[in-house]
Amino acid sequence: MFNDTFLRACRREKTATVPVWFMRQAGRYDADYRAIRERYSLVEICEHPEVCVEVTKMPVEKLGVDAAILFSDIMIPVGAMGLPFEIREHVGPIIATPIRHERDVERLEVFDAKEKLPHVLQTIERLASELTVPLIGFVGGPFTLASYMIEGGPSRDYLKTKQMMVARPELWQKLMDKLADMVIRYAGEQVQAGAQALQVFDSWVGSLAPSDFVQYVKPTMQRIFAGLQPLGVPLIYFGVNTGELLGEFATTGANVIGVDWRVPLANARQRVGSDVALQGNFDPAMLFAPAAEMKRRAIDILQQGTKDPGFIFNLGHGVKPTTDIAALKYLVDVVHEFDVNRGV
Ligand code: 1CP
Repeated sequence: MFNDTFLRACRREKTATVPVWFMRQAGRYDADYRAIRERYSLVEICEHPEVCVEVTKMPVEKLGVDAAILFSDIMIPVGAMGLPFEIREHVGPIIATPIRHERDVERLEVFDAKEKLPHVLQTIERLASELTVPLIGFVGGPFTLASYMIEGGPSRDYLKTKQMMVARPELWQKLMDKLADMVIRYAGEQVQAGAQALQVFDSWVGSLAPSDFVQYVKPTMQRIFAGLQPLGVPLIYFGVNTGELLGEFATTGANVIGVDWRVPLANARQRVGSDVALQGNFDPAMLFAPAAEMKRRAIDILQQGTKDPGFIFNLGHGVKPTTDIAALKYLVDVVHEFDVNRGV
């Protein structure tokens, strides 16, 4: 039996139970994942469909979540565009030759995944035929991808990124356009291969003032979601620290808006209106709280989230590597036991 609760909630249809999945649900907190990582790097996992399928399925089998998310990274397509990166342990993506000049942007290739990332499409095809829950494909948002490409790695203040944005707006737009073309094409290929929903991870776009988001990023997001809409799958837009941007997020064309724990869901709903579904927003740090406290907080989120149709339970950001897998399982059970009709 195929469990389509997640897809129905994305479309703001009524569901008997609230669907739940977790950002970064495949990863370090799990001993089996760590054992696989002893033998393969993150990129190597992505290059081996049989391993990548196994890693993607793990959280579905172990936690009972209602959706799988392709095991990959937002940087994989950046490599395929011709900008090499490495994932450094305990740091994140590092780019030795960051984007500085117009020629660096011109050189980036809007690639064909069948040619450059065939293993990703093979992984998706296998997952689509084997999974009993929907598969979420994903891409990075252009701002977040640009931040790694310009800074050369993780950043606290995005100084070089914001500097390019305001000092060289034409070059910035050229980069946004290139990344948007890539995102539309690559996400489309993921759906063709069998992905049933798409999430755009724009993790760091919340570092922008709303007026800068509107001027320098939003038009690109509108173009992306308009380009993806014909695929007919739910489109999710997520970023961290985006409280002040939520109203703008709701008019990008995304169908589902991810919310972090800094904004109560009831407030988020006021900011986004009633045309989109919401996803979130359990604080990942609260997976370290006593069970009763976890439950109290989850019920509070569920009560706020289910006031309107279209709610998907998730964390406000990714699972922390030191999380106890038992806490994740417990949270899934609490969500599934919640009675939508009675609100308890
Ligand atoms: O092997 C490891 O454990 C290294 C850690 C790791 C993992 C597990 C990295 C390096 N990437 C991943 C996989 C990954 N990345 C997934 C897997 C699917 C899942 O189970 O959810 C996903 C969805 C991503 C997406 C991703 N990569 C984002 C967006 C989501 C988010 O967490 O904000 C970002 C910002 C990245 C960049 C990245 N890759 C890896 C790290 C540690 C980071 C973040 C670095 C930073 O803080 O800037």
